Amino acid sequence: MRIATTTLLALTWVASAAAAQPAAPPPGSTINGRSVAPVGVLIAGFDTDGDARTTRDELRAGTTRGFAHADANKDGKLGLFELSSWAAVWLGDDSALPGRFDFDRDFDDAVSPAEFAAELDRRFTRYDVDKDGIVVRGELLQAQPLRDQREPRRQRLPDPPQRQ
Ligand SMILES: [Ca+2]
Ligand SMILES: [Ca+2]
Ligand SMILES: [Ca+2]
Repeated sequence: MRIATTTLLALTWVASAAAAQPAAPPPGSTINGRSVAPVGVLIAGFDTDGDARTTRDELRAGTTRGFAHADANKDGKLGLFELSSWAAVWLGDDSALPGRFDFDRDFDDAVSPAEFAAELDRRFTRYDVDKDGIVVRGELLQAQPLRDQREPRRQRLPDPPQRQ
């Protein structure tokens, strides 16, 4: 009888553990709690020969194409409206990272081709975990929830000091 009770308890525990599993995420958002950031999707999209690997040459070519797409008025730089329009289309959201402060390192409210390329190069280098100059899909998966991939809308102010 004791064994039966133990078994029953074990079964109950297994059943409740199963019930306690979090609901499956919506398709495409995470894989085992990991997700692909918008810039990861962009870098994956630079894979022009379809081998599911993005090389540095493909990155450079994709960056040049991307800048040309983004530079709507063809003045050789991206204004902030152009940058956010580009992000809305190519990163899927105008507040997705990298944002204006990631690109515009000299704070002149414009993104030069060099600034655009440098930021995407920095992201590529960060993704290239094994430093072989190629970013594969596994390197694009990050153990971060999707909500961290957006630029913070507003910084939270620290709590006021407690009165003693
Ligand atoms: Ca490729
Ligand atoms: Ca700039
Ligand atoms: Ca790599």
